[in-house]
Order: sequence, then structure tokens, then C-alpha cells
Amino acid sequence: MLEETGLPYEAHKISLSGDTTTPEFLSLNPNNKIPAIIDPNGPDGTPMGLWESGAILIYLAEKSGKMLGASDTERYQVIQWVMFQMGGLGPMMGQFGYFHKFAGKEIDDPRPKQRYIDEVRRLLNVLNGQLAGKDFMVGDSYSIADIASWPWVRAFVGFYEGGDLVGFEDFKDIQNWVTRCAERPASLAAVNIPDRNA
Ligand SMILES: N[C@@H](CCC(=O)N[C@@H](CS)C(=O)NCC(=O)O)C(=O)O
Repeated sequence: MLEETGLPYEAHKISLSGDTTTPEFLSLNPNNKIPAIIDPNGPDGTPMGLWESGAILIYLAEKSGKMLGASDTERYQVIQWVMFQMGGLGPMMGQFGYFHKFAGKEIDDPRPKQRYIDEVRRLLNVLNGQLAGKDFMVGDSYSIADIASWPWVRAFVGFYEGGDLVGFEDFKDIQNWVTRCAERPASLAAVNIPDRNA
């Protein structure tokens, strides 16, 4: 979003094995998660900290006047689909990852993992329907709904290796949309900020 808008920013590399529980980080986000931002020039001209990616995206969209739909109706639809990611795609894919790739894969009971496979497939079906015949999730333009969502789908298939389990092959509109979003110049730049190998 910062690359798309051109807002100036300074990225900080955060390790999930320790950096999010320091007193300094907790003073910014008591929920010890990334992302979190500090805008030194917040709404009242004073510094403002903010966490939860959906809230950050809405804030940056309003600050820049970009990525929030082309009309008032689209604005609420964009927010609706951002919430769909926050409450659906993100948590369900994340829990799937725990049971499929991380510590949860040692659990013999197949039901927890199956629960998240079924829920992710259901959510992808909803998203695929929304994308039918469209380039982006809402209206004709790229928005914070897309920005919130495509990296999760890409990570579900690539990083969590869940594609085969949900029949990702069948979700052609999602596949084309992920490629379309990932190939934007801002996306190509952003996925390596901060430098993963530094
Ligand atoms: N709903 C939150 C989710 C944030 C989240 O789960 N962040 C993960 C990384 S993707 C994290 O910081 N995990 C570190 C931890 O749990 O210790 C948001 O969208 O900002």
C-alpha cells in the first residue's frame, strides 16, 4: 500500500521470534503482531501508532485518497471485502498453516485440519465468484481489498502448500487475479521490502 500510494516510509525488519514481545514493540502494539505503523504526521498533526492491517490500510487509503473505490458505494464494498480478509481468509488460512505445516501437523486427529481446509475452500469459492469477469475485487480498480487479500492467497498456495487440498486448480479467476496483482510494479518492489536476504 505504501509503494502503491507513494507515501514516504521507512521499513523496519521485525523477527517473529522475539521482536514482537519487547516492551518497545508492545508499547506500539499490545497485541504483539505485525504489521504496525507509526505515522509521525498523524491526523491531528501529531504522531499516531496504528496496528491491525485492515485499520492501517483504511487509514492509508483515506490519508492518500487512493485505493478506496470510485464511489461511496464502492468504498463500503471495499471495506466489506477488507473485513472478509480480516475475519475469513487470513485467520482460516493461518490456522490451516498451523495444522498442515507447523506444530499442528503432529496431531493425529484429522478434524481440525479438515475444518480449515473446508473453510478455506468455501472462502475461495466466494472470492472466485466475486472475481468472475472482473480484474479486481471491487469495481474496476485495484483497492485495499485486493492488497489485503492476494498476498494471503499466494502464501496459502506457495508458503503453506495448501493448493492441492482445496482444488486451487479450479479457481481460475483467483489465479489470474493473483498474477495480475503480484505483477504490479509496487507489488514486485514491496515483496522484498525489507530485503528478505539482508
Ligand atoms: N489480524 C492481524 C493479524 C496479524 C498477524 O497475525 N501477524 C502475524 C504475522 S502474519 C504475526 O505477527 N505473528 C507473530 C506472532 O504471532 O507472534 C492483522 O491483519 O494485522
